[in-house]
Amino acid sequence: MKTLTPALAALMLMGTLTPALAADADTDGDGIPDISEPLLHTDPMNPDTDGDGVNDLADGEPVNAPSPITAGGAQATYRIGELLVENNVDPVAHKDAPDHLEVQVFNDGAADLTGYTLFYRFTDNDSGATEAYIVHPGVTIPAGGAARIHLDDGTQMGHLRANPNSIYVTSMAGKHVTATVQAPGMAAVTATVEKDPGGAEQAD
Ligand SMILES: [Ca+2]
Ligand SMILES: [Ca+2]
Ligand SMILES: [Ca+2]
Ligand SMILES: [Ca+2]
Repeated sequence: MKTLTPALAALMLMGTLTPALAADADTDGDGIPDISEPLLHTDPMNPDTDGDGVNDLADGEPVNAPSPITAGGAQATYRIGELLVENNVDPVAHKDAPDHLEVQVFNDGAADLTGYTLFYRFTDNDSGATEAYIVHPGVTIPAGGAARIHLDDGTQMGHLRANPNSIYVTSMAGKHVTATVQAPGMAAVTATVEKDPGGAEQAD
C-alpha cells in the first residue's frame, strides 16, 4: 500500500473537517488547494516549494529538500560575504526592507559566475524543526564583483520567491540558518547566521 504523504493526509483531513472550503482554487496547480497549503507549510504559488523536483502533493517532505551539494571539486573562486536574515535594507530607497534571507556572493574568478545553486536551511531553535530549500538564482555575478540574492517576493531582478508559509515566517523562535553556494565542478562554500527570536518584521 502506498504511504500517505503529508499533503494527502492534510487534504483528507481538510475534506473531513471543512468540505465546503476544501474544493476549488489551486493557484499553482500542484493538486493542493490554496487553503490547505498553509497547513503543510507549503507555498500556494509554487508547485514545488522546496525546489527538489518533487511536486508538493507527491513530496513526502514538501519543505525539506535533500542536499544537492557535492563534496570535492576545484577550489571555489567565489565566497559568501554578508548573510542576512533580518535588518535588511532596500538598496534603492535606503530604507528598511521586510526581513528576508539575503546572500551576498563575491566572485573572485576571471569569468562571470552563472549556473550555481543555492541551498539553504532553517532550524527552529525551540522545536528543532528544519526546512531546506534548493534554488537556482539565475543571477550573474560579474568577474571581480559581487551580487546579492534576495529570497522574498521574487518580484524584482535578483529576488527569488520565498515560501510565505515557512517557519522563517510562522515561528517566533530563534533560528539557525545555513546557506551554501556551489557552482558545477567547484567546491561548495557555506555560511551561517542566527536569527533572533521574534517574527519576520515588515518594513514600516
Ligand atoms: Ca496548490
Ligand atoms: Ca504549492
Ligand atoms: Ca518538492
Ligand atoms: Ca522534499
